[in-house]
Amino acid sequence: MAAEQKSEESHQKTIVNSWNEWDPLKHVIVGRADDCHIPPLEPAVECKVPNDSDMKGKWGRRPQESIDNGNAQLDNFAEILRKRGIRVDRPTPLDFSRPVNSPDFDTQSMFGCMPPRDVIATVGNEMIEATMSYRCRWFEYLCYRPLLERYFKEDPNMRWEAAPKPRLTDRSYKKDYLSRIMTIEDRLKLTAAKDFVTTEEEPLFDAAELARMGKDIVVQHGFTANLAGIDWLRRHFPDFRIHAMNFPGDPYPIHIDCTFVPLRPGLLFNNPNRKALPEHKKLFEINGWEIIEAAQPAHENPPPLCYSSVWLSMNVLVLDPKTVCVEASEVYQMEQLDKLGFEVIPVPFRDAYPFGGGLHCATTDVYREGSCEDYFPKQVEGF
Ligand code: ABU
Repeated sequence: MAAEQKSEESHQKTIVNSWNEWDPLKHVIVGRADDCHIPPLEPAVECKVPNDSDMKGKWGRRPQESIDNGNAQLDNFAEILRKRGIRVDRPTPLDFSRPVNSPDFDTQSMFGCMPPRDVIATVGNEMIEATMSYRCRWFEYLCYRPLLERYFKEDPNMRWEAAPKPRLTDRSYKKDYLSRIMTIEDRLKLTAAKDFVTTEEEPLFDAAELARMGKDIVVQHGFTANLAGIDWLRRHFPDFRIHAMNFPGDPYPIHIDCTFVPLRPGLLFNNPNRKALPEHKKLFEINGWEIIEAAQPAHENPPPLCYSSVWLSMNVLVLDPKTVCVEASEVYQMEQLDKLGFEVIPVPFRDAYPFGGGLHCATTDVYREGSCEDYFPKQVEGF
């Protein structure tokens, strides 16, 4: 980074403040691919990796070439954001080859420090470390501690919180879950019935299950957030309205940001294969929101050693209500957003996908200019 730019950034006042997914972005964390590992099998990981994936049966450090290519695209993304005046911070990698041992479980390696969106949620002036739901990701919050400590010192209004660390014993996962799945149809039946791999033993949520829309926050109930986790969030944020949603068409329901993606006040994307239930859509409809189906992905398959779906196409990062970053090869997605009146910034990012996600996943908001608004004055009882 140019010395001049660095000094400009270090003079920028630190403010933690972000209430939604679209206000003008001023400060963000972008992940790194350094030393990222394919985790060893554990109940929740096993359930997410598709049967025909090239990751099946592999674990250990990812190939250096893939790490270098992923980092090149992450660095380039960070630079694109900086050039638009957005302050960008990066996490501090750990030695991810180290095992994770606790009194309750042992697993042989960690995961990485991509994607930040999974680990830290920013809600207003609060940054909260999620419980996480994979054993290999138990210590991942440590990669963000140097940044959170700094924000806490520099912004006297910042609230720094950590959700209760889960025990992740075998009781947190359904032992027979995978044995009940022979086909993709079996999976779809289970997920439609809200029968997920995690139990209700203790609160669990990944931060990427939250979609923030001012006073209303939607949380996906799926493999990486259970009802106890959603209940914990409700009690933790009593001034917000937390809505649990599930999406029956998703055989691997983790993280809401390839499924239900707010774009600007009154407009959001829904994955056409993972349609929101009518009883959940009602809140949006009665408040005049438009839910549109996201465009089809440009690719038939994810890149090698990637456990995310091709729907990373809709994992866009909104910079403000008129500007959006989209993966550069996702031509249909770019065209759709262009027609919706957005300035579309193409960002090459497929080499970073194997590290856990797209442009939204790869970031965590620190500051978006704006305040807490009520976009849903009409509420639906029981939702
Ligand atoms: N971390 C987002 C992954 C979602 C998906 O695979 O569709």
